[in-house]
Amino acid sequence: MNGGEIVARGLCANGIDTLFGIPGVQLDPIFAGLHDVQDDIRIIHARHEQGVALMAFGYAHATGKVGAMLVVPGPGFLNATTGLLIGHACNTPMLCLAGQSERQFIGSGVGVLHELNNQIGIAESLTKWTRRVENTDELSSLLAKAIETACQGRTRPVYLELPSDIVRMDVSDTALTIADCKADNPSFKEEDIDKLARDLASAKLPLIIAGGGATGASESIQTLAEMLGAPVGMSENGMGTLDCRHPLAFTQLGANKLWAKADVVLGLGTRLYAPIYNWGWDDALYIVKVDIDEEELNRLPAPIAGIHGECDEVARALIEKLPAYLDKPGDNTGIFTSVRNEVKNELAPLSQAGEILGSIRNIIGKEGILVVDVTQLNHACLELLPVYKPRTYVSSGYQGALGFAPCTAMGMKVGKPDVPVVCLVGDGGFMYAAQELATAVQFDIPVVMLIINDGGYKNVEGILNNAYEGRAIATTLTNPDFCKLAESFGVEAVTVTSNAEMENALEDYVSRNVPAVIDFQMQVSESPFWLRFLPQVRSTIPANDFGLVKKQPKA
Ligand SMILES: Cc1ncc(C[n+]2csc(CCOP(=O)(O)OP(=O)(O)O)c2C)c(N)n1
Ligand SMILES: [Mg+2]
Repeated sequence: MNGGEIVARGLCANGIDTLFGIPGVQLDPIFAGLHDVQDDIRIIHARHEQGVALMAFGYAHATGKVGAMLVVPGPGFLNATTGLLIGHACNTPMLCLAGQSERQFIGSGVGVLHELNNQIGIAESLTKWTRRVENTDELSSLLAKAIETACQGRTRPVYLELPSDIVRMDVSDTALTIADCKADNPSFKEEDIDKLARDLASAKLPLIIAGGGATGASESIQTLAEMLGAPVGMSENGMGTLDCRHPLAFTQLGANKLWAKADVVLGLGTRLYAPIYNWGWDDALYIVKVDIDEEELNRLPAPIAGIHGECDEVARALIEKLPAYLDKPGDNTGIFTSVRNEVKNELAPLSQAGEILGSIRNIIGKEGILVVDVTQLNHACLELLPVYKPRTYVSSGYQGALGFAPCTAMGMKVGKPDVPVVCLVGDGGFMYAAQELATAVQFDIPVVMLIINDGGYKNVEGILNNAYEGRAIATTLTNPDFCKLAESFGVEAVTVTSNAEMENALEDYVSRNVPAVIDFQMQVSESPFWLRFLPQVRSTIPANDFGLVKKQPKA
């Protein structure tokens, strides 16, 4: 057996049932090995490595399993980097297997096929663990180690580099190493939990902020919030941790208003970047952050107490401790009602967006997944998309990467074939990935691409016009006929111009479970972009994003 066959068999032995990739000469022994095990592993070859990586991202995000990909060195690897970058930002367990030239040529500069100086150095800045296989003996164990590392602790992409001579060589020991993926969570101190329970119990208005790291702890966070009577503000990646209809569930806009009034904040699996850099803090606010990644506890300039632990485990420990300090939940319902009224009034001008997003959710149902690109309605999702369960609203998080949604949605549908998956994307973003309609047809991936076709990079145009005296440039788009384009791939498509027509089309495609394109020709009547930059509500902030945050008037 050669190294390539070991890789193919090692993937199968470790439960990798789907692999996204594009072949090439450095990878030939691996693809030949995959040919032999194709009953055990599904190979999805997309049309560009950005699609490969984003599909692996989507697959991992949908299943919680490691999303695996295989790309050639140099251009193939570089094409995949955006997907790795987003995986790093969104804590997605991904395995990037990248080809490499023969070991003798690495770093030589002689100009071998696909040569990229310091490819492994580039990978290092995108992944949590990076290795090159230096001899055949370690191939199987490093593959297992890579998989194990991706799914333990703070889940993130990992990178394993496979020199072409290694994968061609015969391997004497063909035993396959199996990754040990059982949880390896940090153990927190009992006294820290005790103190936190006391602080939360004695707070007048405790506020929980739940981020992407909290989505696996829905049940315990709900119990904890109900015991305390504490509102739960959800960050973009944390949306759905509590069902949006729960009386203690708040969006960012509500959380921003509650942040002004809170005396103790418990941040669970969240960076707290926007609250600290935009919303502000002062001495009357005590902030505690819980994170599985110790480095996250000390990044921010504000005084923050930290607990190094996994959110569900910490929340459960708090639930046990709280009764010693608390008889009944605090009652802040008066504050909640007034916050909800304020939020409702402020969102009233965004009724067009609310109607469209409400329609989408009604059609795809509670379990249905909406994957969003960086189109204007994406910003409105933060407040106006009903989200009932974690990971049923998926964005590229703080990367805000144009072209993210189409391929991610396809990867998610591969991972969750029984759930409707819709991609909401602008005419700009869709053209980053239009070629992957071919992949959707070839592999029967029935995702609906809902294109908001407004003829431009409208979000950017709006900002340039408003903040830079009407000096918008480079924002108009001459588009193809999206329906004809889709149909040429064999994808059903329709043009619609009203929400009612969009609903009919979406309902039809979702119920028939077919790949489809909806070309929604419309203009967003009111920009929701301000939802990304909520105002400063406490006295101290170190700086704020792009100067777009409304400053608090000095008292
Ligand atoms: C990879 C990448 N390039 C550029 C940008 C900057 N950018 C943000 S929004 C946007 C326009 C998006 O246009 P479209 O997809 O048509 O959505 P619209 O704003 O018109 O709703 C651009 C260019 C980005 N976020 N990501
Ligand atoms: Mg547009």
